[in-house]
Amino acid sequence: MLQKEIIILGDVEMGAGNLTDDFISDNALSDLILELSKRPHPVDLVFNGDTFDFQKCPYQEKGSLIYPRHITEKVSLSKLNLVYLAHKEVFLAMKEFINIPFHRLYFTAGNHDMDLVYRKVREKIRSLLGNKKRVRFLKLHYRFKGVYAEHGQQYDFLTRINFRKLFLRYKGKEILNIPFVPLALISQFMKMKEEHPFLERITPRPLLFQLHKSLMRKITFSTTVYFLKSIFYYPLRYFFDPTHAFPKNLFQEFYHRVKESHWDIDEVLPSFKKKKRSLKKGHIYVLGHVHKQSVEDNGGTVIIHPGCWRDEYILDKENKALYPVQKKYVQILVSEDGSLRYELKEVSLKRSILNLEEVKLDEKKQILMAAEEEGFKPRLVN
Ligand SMILES: [Mn+2]
Repeated sequence: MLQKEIIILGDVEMGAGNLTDDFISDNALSDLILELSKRPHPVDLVFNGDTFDFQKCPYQEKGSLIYPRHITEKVSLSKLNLVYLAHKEVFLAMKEFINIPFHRLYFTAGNHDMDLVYRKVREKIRSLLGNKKRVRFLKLHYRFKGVYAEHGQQYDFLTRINFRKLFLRYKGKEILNIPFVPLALISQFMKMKEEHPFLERITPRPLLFQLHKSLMRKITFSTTVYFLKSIFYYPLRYFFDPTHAFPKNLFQEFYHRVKESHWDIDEVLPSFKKKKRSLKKGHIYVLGHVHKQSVEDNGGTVIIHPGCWRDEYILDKENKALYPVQKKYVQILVSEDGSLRYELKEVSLKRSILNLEEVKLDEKKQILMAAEEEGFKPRLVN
């Protein structure tokens, strides 16, 4: 007998429907949610972090779209409104899903939706979905019997959220304590993302840079300038702005990295395994953040990365073709006796293979074409 079905997916990254919004699979996602809502048994639907892309979502101020560093509750609420307007279909499907008494919707926090720590943001989502009790916001992880899901940003030092100090004060107001690197992305790279909206959807990044030298130079230059300013200029220029404080932690980390000659990009898995030394046999661990798809089954201890739901492509070195990544989710069936069965399921979408050279010529055009293929209309792109 089935006790419960658990569905876990992540990194949806719903934004404002502008050029920095990378989510276009509204139809596929709402179809999945609507299908789940028809299940006659209890279903826990877990959105495992970065569901809402507050980080790349602009704030509308006096008619123009800006990317402020100081994120008050009011700013987050206004961003949430843009996300809702751009992706209403998904919200409506979620609403339908929790209309059933034994269905539950869970959101774990990721680095892109840290704004969920604001009470009014959570209340607003609950009211948009029309039910208070069946929507649950989890600080870090979802857990049921032997199932564990967590976004994974806590194992990546660049995006780790400081849960002991979630807020800062600036000009008498409470603002989010966003880590240094995501803040750099907000204030330095969103404009670049608007200029190159498609390129950030392409992996692997090293290969993209190798085949697109001018982009690499642009990013290297911009990063260097921002980094130098963050050390020598901003802390003095904006002395009373806590978001421009000297990035002390970063230097400690760099000091350790120099000592250990550790220059790899932080993968989530090794650090996760180190922190959770007692991964249990028969348990299933689901992680997001890193947008790769993988299943690791070590003698019954299972770790799954279902990958992302935002639009992404894999670049082929030989022919410069761009293969759209298929969307996946984890299905776990929990029996009455607590035993688990899992499957990494694919939602197959008919999408064209693109070409890097063509994308380089007109990124906006390709953004719109991809959206059209999925039947999505980006609200703020014309
Ligand atoms: Mn993330």
